[in-house]
Amino acid sequence: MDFIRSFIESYLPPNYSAHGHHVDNLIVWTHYLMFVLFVGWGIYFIYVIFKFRASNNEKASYEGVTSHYSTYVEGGVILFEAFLIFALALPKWQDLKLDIEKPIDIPIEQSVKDLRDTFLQDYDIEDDMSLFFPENEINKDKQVIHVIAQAFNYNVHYPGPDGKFGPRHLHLVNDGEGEYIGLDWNHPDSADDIVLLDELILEVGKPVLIYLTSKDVIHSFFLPEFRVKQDAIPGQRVAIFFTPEKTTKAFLEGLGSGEEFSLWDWLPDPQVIVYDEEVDDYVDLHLDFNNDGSLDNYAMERGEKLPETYGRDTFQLGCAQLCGSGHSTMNKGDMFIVTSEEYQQWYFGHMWAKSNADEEGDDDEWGDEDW
Ligand SMILES: [Cu+2]
Repeated sequence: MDFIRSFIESYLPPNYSAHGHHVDNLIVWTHYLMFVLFVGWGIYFIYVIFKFRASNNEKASYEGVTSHYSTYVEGGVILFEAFLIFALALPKWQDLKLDIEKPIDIPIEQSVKDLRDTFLQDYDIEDDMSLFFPENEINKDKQVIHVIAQAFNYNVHYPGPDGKFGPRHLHLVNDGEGEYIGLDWNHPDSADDIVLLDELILEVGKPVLIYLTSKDVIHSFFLPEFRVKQDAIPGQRVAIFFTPEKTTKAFLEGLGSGEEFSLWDWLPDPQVIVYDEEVDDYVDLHLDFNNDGSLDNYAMERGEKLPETYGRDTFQLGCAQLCGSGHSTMNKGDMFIVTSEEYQQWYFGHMWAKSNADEEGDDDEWGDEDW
């Protein structure tokens, strides 16, 4: 039966999440049953066509079948289906949906603190460290993120290092202004929060706990390479639990194009526009995490450019529920799986752009908007 497994696996996307093989296993075992039924029914069908052909049976039989074989076969199918549900499906459902352990606090590693010091030094920032990394920081053993679906985007809300999600209010929602989730930015818990549109950044190897909901209709949050598919239901908060196991860099470089992947060419560049007295003009400051002196950034064209360069896009956030006229455009979201150092850099870049924008007092005009 191994040919069935390899046949199915050749059509499945690669799996890069820790639980994914259980999902694949269930799909494969379901197909074992389907294969046996298909072959069995096929043979029986041909046998019946031949045996009960008109030329051989001029008169209809009103007696029908007298043997009990069909009942036994039905019994066997029921037993096998019970095995699929009780042995394969339910235990894993239990693991991924019901037995999720609450995130627990863990100490922040010294290497992370050192890394942050380096950022501040590299960018000549003398500000208090707590401006970028809050003092009341909580590090958890899981990445807790809220995803709020809407027609036709995914809003991704990160609590920031304080671990607290800023409050979201209906009356603060303003789609025209790009305030899709109505986050109260003036609340202290929001100070270190990050909100992304159609973009999900996750740390490799760290369990992810996403709480999913929807603003309008039912969507279905779909990460095919991570075997995650969950309906986003208005008025409900559903937990999704998985652990990504491969970085976008390793994935794209493994496709054999020979091109190196540099994350910071593809994530929106944290820009800060400041007034420079020396040149008497506004200048554009960039974070140059690539350290290559180049400010080339392809974040806005990555949909075309990533496949051109590597043969494939990064992991996609999809919607697997026909949710309206723009449903197909919901598959434009991108997910990047990054190392924990890159994750720290990414967060720092956000706070850097944000703190500068706040200083200028015009956050709406600069910085924040692009990312
Ligand atoms: Cu949708």
